[in-house]
Amino acid sequence: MDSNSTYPFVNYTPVQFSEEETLERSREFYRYMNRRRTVREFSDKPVPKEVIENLIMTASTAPSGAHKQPWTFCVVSDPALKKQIREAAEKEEYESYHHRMSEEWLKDLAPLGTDWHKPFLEIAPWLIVVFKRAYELDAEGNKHKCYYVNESVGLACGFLLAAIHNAGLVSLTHTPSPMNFLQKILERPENERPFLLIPVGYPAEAVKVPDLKRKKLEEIAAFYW
Ligand code: IYR
Repeated sequence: MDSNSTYPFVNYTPVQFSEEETLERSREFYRYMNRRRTVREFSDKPVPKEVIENLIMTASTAPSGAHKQPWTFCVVSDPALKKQIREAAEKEEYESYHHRMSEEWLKDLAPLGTDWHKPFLEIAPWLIVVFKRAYELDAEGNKHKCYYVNESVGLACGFLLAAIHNAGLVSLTHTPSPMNFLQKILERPENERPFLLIPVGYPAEAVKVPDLKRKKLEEIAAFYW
């Protein structure tokens, strides 16, 4: 592919490091990212709105199918709305934990210490509700296709979690199921489907996390070289 007169390309100045710097930066970034943990107990300490705006703009630098950026980040701090979201989530989660999840699933979750109570949905200063756009709707109501929507929005959420960690904040990738209540409460248009619910803030004091270990390189990678 090359530029043409209809769609001209522009110069790109890539970041450049020496091999030594590349090695050091890759090590440092891994070390830093390896300190990220999902946290389920939040402090109610406020986080400035501009921080959240920057995190979202970082998420939106993720690549996406045909550069459609098929995501909407709904940001909630209004206490009444957070309460409504908590109540709706807990209703679904109660059903899931008591009737919908299999024995095997509950057993797999046991080490994480989760249950149907979701107080963090009211305590965390911000909830970022990520919606995927199944298609785009223009001002005239015409539908336009989006591509690789799950992959694209998953990538943006990965960028978002990394940005949150980089800012010294914590997050929880929460997936109440089913989560169509979010579309209703936030009055989203019909092309948007809830994807992830991410409380963001500072961790509660002396927070504890499960004693999880990450897989070793040999368990997750195969090199053909
Ligand atoms: N959505 C539920 C259950 C849950 C499921 C998985 I898979 C997890 O990794 C964690 C929780 C909840 O949020 O509690």
